[in-house]
Amino acid sequence: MDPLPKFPAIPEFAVLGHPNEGKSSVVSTLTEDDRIRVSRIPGETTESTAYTVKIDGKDIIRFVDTPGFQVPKQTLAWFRKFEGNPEQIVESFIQAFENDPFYADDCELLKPVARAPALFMWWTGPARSGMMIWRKWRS
Ligand SMILES: Nc1nc2c(ncn2[C@@H]2O[C@H](COP(=O)(O)OP(=O)(O)OP(=O)(O)O)[C@@H](O)[C@H]2O)c(=O)[nH]1
Ligand SMILES: [Mg+2]
Repeated sequence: MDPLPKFPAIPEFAVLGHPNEGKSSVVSTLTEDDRIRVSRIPGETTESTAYTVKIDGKDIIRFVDTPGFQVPKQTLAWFRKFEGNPEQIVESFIQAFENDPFYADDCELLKPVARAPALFMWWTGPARSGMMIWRKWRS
């Protein structure tokens, strides 16, 4: 288990999704880390935790296990109404709700997204699959 550095120095993949869909199982398998708790009961994971894969003692890649979305409709509704700086949208959400228990898991799972300098996302589902690359800062 590793503390989340402010900016990732190696590629980092956060696994996000609904509760009980196998996020922790995927991270546990990819990192070969049996300490990661998997449960039949939704809501097992409550913190975003990074697990680093090392080869010959060198950090190669990091996977972040996250809680599941608890209130995705309300979270999405807030994002759609957001009128501030789009580059700060995720940080703004966390700042607005980090002390609100209703949004606790949703804030926590978005932390690895907030601190990423760029995002490569892909998603799968029964209706749609896709991918997207999003650079947050021009430099
Ligand atoms: N059939 C099947 N079950 C799976 C698979 N992956 C995980 N599971 C089971 O699904 C349940 C939930 O797995 P977790 O990995 O804890 O799911 P999670 O998304 O991390 O859940 P939360 O932390 O509650 O959000 C457990 O009972 C797992 O054994 C899979 O590929 N196939
Ligand atoms: Mg989990």
